Amino acid sequence: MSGERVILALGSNLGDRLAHLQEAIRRINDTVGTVRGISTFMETKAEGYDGADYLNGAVWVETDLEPEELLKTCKRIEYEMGRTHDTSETGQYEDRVIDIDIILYGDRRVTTPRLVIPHPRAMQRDFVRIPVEEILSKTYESNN
Ligand code: PH2
Ligand code: MG
Ligand code: MG
Repeated sequence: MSGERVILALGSNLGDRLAHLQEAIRRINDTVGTVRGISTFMETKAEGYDGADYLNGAVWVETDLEPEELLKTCKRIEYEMGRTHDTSETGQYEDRVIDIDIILYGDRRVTTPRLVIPHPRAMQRDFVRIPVEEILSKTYESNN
């Protein structure tokens, strides 16, 4: 493996959620790097606000993008797929066609004004932890 192993969490709770996750993965494979693993998708209740139910999952991607460039690329996919608001702008959760969050970037710790990796609260949320653990167990198997 030449690139870094990145784990992204995906979520959608508007429209055809499954199609949105699949479209996001296709775009990630085109622009971020080769998608090496995809978790099972799980249906979850909106956490932290009164929103529609989500379909959540996670992917393992091999990327040559540096973290800031990776963030920009993920945001671009979100907006190209019709995402209208960013939580960091409004300070409030809203239903969304697609959310792509960077959970892990190799073994690196990154702290910039726009980006904290590993994602600080992610693994406390079942809708992130369960798919990510599934991916990590597969990553481990493929290395041994
Ligand atoms: N994302 C949020 C807020 N709440 N709830 C679920 N079930 N799944 C999510 O992906 C999610 C959420 C903010 O990103
Ligand atoms: Mg999120
Ligand atoms: Mg997000």
